[in-house]
Amino acid sequence: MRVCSLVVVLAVSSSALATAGPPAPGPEWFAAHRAALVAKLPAGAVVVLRGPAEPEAEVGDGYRPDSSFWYLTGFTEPDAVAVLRPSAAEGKRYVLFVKPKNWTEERWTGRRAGVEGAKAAYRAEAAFPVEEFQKESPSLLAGAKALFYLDARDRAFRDKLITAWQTLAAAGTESLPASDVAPVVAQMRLVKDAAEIAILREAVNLSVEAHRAALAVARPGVNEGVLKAAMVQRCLAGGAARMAYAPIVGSGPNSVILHYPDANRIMQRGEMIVNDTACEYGLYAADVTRSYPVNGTFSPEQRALYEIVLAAQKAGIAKVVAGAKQHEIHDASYEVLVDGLLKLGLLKGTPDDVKTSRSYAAFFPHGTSHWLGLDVHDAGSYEFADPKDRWTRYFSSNATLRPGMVLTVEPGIYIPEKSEGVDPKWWNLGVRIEDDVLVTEKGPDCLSCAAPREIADLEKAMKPAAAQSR
Ligand SMILES: [Mn+2]
Repeated sequence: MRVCSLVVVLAVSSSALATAGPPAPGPEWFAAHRAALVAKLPAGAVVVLRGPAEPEAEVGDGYRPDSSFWYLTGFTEPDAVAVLRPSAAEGKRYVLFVKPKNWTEERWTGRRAGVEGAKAAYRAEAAFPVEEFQKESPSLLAGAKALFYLDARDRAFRDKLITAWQTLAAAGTESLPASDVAPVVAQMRLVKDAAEIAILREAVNLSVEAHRAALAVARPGVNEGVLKAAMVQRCLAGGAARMAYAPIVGSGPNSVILHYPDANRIMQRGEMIVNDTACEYGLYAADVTRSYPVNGTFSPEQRALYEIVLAAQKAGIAKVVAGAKQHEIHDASYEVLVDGLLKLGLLKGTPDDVKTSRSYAAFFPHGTSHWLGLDVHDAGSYEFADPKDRWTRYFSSNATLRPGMVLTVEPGIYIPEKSEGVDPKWWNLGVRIEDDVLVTEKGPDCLSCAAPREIADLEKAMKPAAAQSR
């Protein structure tokens, strides 16, 4: 029986296993991003983009390019610099500085495009070894009216660059401004084009498969790590280079820890699992959470909380409409959550009391939605009308939703042990439901809702595993 079911699993997922890896956009796609960026900047601007060096410690999932640097260059190797100088003479408009070919080094750390590859494959008009940036930069910066930089958190690089820029400015008569171009790139990244949406869909589909794999192995007596392993296996086998973020698989007392990091506890009958895990695919992140009982059947308390969160999530998703403000998603989910918690007696007073006292925060301590894309908490402004603290930010994100934006909708309820005035039957129950939603002209397009989400579908998906625990 086991062998048979394995064959079925492989057959179902063979399409993903058979692919040659994530689709990679061509050089013209990145060139279009560079052109769009310089079109937003004043004439005479020079743009310097940093692709960070590899961190010293050889730990983690290996080097991942900075999202904005990749978005503008397509270059994925560490330690690079790109210079855009649209008004310069031909040959100086797009210059790349990269690690040169060197087999002695490449045989340790991986193959490089090298200076020639930077021109041939990445469309640089000129290219130099990255060591020569300091030497070459004065001639590339000279005559520019304004510097725009993207430092990718490499402060040492930024400080040196600005010093070089100020030295040039001191030699002239006019003041030369220098500014961070990251917010401009962030706004560009906020709206995804068809190629990006296609890759995001693949990231999400693979993550949905991973959630099914976790549901199939969840049962009492199993370690949380078994669910995590099943999901990581599915993501990597499907072509993901890494997970989109550190997986969160928390059962029972861990289900109320929003970002529980360990995944090493034996799960017990009667507990809830909050499983917030997703793949990164072709550098695009999915972000999906499912919550379900360890033993595959919802208890009355689990069901009561789950139904509230699911209704809140559906109310939030319904607000993912072009022209709406981003905070409307949170508003809608919040209203349903508070109404449900009041009806259960877990919150006391009127909806107004709850909002004024923020008593809801004891059970719902996070926001409902964030941008999704190359980064799991993707770049792009939320345009907070009231940025005082996070509670006011959640209700005041004034960014207008436009087709091509992708965001999460993820309300949750978490009842920690010893919550004041709360019957112990509710303790240690956590529920979060998170899906990835694309804004379209025709309304919300839930990319991840194929992962079992209704109670009946979750119980059905868990049946085979639950049967083994009897
Ligand atoms: Mn999220």
